[in-house]
Amino acid sequence: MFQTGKFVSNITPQVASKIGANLHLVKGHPIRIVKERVYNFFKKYQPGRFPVFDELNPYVSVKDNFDDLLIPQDHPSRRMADTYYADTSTVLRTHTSAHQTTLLRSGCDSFLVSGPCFRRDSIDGSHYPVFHQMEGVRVFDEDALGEQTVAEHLQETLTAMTKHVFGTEVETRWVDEYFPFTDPSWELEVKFNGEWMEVLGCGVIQPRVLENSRLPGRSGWAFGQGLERLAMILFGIPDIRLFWSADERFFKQFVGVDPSAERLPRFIPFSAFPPTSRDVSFWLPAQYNAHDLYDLIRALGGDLVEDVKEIDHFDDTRSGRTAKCYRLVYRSMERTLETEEVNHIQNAIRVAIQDKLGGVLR
Ligand code: FA5
Ligand code: MG
Repeated sequence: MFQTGKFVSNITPQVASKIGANLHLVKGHPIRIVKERVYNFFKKYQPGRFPVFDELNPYVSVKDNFDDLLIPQDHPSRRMADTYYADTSTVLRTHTSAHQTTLLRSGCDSFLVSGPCFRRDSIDGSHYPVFHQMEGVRVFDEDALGEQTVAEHLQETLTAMTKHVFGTEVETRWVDEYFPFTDPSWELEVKFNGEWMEVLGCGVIQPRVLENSRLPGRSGWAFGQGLERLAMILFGIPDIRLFWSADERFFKQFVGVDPSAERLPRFIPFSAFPPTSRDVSFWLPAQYNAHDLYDLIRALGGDLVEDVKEIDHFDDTRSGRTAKCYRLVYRSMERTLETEEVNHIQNAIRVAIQDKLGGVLR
């Protein structure tokens, strides 16, 4: 971590190294292919309506990322446990919604924004600290909608988009959600490998957000979708870490793929390598947030750690202490791991739990 004055940034070297990667701009990368497939839909559906912004700076102000979107001062997403802060008033954007009010204020009333977002998050096959989102915003001229409500227009648009991107085979469902900046709000889930996977959040923009954007009295909708999640479904990519793999067995499967092709190739996993798991239990320090543990594990285990779950929790009523046990699943996407190598990483993690987190191993 880097120190500037009194403030200590929580941006880890691992995350810092990925800030400029911009997978959504890399030719032949599945994130770019899926992005273009969605853009093609909007071009066809509303020619000229949605300008695209793919290279906006991922460092944004706290005002853009949170305040202007009505995210309350005490909302958990603002904590340093959840968000990477460069300094006290600048964050690595946690969502592309951070650009909503600035673009609206600049006079652009409909647009698409794609780019990397950053979050201190859990560790599993569909979460990664760096991921790519696409934001879509449409603000209507008065009376542009006729009889239709904004909510109906939003759901109709996103349903058509999903059909265009995936074809008709996929199962989808709307789930009621809450976002401070939209009301009503939903998430769209898609069936993937037998389970529902959330791909986007959306809703009708709150009047106060439009006031903050100097568009009082207007109405509109917005959505933000995860491009990794879309690409996983579109190509059948089983694990989010693969997007960062340098293995040519991954990349060569996407060479020359046309984003507008009706049928896309399915990803053929190179043989699945065996997982191996290790447990660690420790007494928690007084100040504890699991995201500190996850960042520490990411820093030491990198992409060899596939999943981390809390499997046991123990409150010692006498001492007032709490202990937790976590199970770490190690697996490489590219090769079989040596026991030695896993033990070595697990030991480094155990040491860091004591030295960096202030936990006491059991
Ligand atoms: C948002 O980020 C809202 N800004 C979405 C929104 C936009 C709502 C406009 C209303 C209006 P959420 O936190 O649910 O919402 O994230 C949106 C999507 O980003 C998720 O559905 C998922 O596809 C993706 N996503 C979020 N966190 C991660 C992660 N750690 N790894 C991979 N994908 C992620
Ligand atoms: Mg969500």
